[in-house]
Amino acid sequence: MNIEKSKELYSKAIRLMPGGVNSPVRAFRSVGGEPLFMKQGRGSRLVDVDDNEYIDYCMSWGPLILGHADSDVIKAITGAAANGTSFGTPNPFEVTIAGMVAKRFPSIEKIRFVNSGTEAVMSAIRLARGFTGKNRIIKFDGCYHGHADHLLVAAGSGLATFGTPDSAGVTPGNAADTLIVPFNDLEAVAETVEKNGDTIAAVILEPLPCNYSMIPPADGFLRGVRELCDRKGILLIFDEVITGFRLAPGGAQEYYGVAADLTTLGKIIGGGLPVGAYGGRADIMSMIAPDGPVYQAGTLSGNPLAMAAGITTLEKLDRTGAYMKLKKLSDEFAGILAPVLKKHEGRFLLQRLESVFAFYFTGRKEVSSLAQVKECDMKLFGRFHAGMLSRGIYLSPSGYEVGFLSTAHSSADLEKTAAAIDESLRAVLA
Ligand code: KE4
Repeated sequence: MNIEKSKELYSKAIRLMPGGVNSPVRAFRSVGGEPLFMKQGRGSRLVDVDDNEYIDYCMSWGPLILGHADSDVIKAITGAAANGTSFGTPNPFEVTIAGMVAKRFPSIEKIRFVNSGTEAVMSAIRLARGFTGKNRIIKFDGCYHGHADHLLVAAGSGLATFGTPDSAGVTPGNAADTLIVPFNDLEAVAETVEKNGDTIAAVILEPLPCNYSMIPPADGFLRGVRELCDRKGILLIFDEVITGFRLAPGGAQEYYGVAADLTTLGKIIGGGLPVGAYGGRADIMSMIAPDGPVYQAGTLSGNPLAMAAGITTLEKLDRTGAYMKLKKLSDEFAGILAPVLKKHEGRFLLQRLESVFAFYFTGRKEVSSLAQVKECDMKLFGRFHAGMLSRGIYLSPSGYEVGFLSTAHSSADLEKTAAAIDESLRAVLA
């Protein structure tokens, strides 16, 4: 595969940007090799600067549920851009999309748009603390919520202890109020809540963790956390930056039937442009400036182009019966892959949930905890990733990430992908 132009760009990029990238995981460090520079996306495809074409399952890490350069989304963006790229004032698009979100997420009575998932989560945590007057938050080992200091916190030693900074530059003071418990361990959550009395403002989780590969919630786990929070007057924050509009129109809350007090959104809501959002109960959101004392602001928040892209995305998902299509596509993928998975059973596992899927190099028949993800052979994943690239399939460049189907993927894409998986597995598992 000729990747000369990518190599040339990379040699310049690493002199100008840390790792030559604008987000670490893009640097291919966990899979090896050098990152590919893409020049075009269309439908299910990515095309790199050397004109190599790939069937893409990273889909910009989740936003592109309609595929790359969806014609309606592009039309909406160019239409909005013709009238200007930002007004710094309220605009009609914000009102439209806020209403669309409220219709899909009954728990979101009021919403605030920001520019990234990180900003949404950072703001939601500040709001939870401002509303409750309490400082501590519980997050789960196995969940990622963006790069705000108080969330770049790793589990300390022992089961439910105060976190320790998980990045240079995060001060112990910043980590001090973050408690970490293992995902899917309801007892550990209850024990941590008991131990910390009424100092806990909120529990935050990804209802379907997708940042340490995919860790499906155990039956009753989400409901259990909800009931514990209700009993103890603790706010429950669902970080639906990935699951929002992905698992169902109303995200994981609709899918699992468990409502959050605050929800963070991102990715799909911007149709591929930079958007995040947080929202929830009106009494809580009334604490946000200018209505209340919790400050949060943003120059480009509610940007008309991003709002227009999000409106068109959400509207098209509904209009085209996208969720049925995605479910059928996911079932078809599993069906085509079944003989391949059988052949490599005990070495390789696929887990999927609606249009999200993950590959694991493990002997397990299922993976449901971070510890079990950490047992997986990530070196093998790296070699598998390279094999898939050479066969024209672009997977997220990390064994700790997941894959996404879009409505632009076709049966032919799935057939080609299954064949590439089989060949790549025979090569790496030989
Ligand atoms: P952003 O700040 O990257 O827009 O969102 C942070 C975030 C928050 N919550 C969840 C559940 C997320 O998955 C993310 C970001 N996801 C990662 C990868 N899964 C983005 C990719 C990257 O970091 O480059």
